Amino acid sequence: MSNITFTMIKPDAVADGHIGAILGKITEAGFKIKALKLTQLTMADAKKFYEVHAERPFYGELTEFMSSGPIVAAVLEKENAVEDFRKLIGATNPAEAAEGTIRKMFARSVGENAVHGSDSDENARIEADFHFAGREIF
Ligand code: FUP
Repeated sequence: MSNITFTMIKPDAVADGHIGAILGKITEAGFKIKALKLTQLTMADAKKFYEVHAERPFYGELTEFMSSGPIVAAVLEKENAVEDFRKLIGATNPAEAAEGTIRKMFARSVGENAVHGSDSDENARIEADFHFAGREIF
């Protein structure tokens, strides 16, 4: 499987009732859903997932937030998936995100920014495997 990316609809957007609208934007943009589940990260999961940010000042807040409530995890497929999905979600800080992007429409703040999108093909594979067993990816 190539041309995949991994996403999470984060606890803020799940709590705010945006699961359906966000999945709608994703499928309208031409992404095919290859795996999907409602789940919750433990603190240990969040720490491992965001390990690259361990030295950043926001790591504590980020991991607390990401384990604070349910998320939707998904694997998405499309040509040029990683780059196109990052365009669809917009800048990390919703205040800087372009009009029409998912973060502009649904995020609360830079910390609670509605969605995750993988930043490389290699990380997309690692992140997909972190959340899904092989038989859960179609
Ligand atoms: P992105 O790739 O756009 O998700 O952004 P980063 O990988 O730089 O950051 C990962 C997560 O860390 C963001 F989604 C939210 C959090 N973060 C903050 O809370 N504060 C910051 O200044 C930057 C990132």
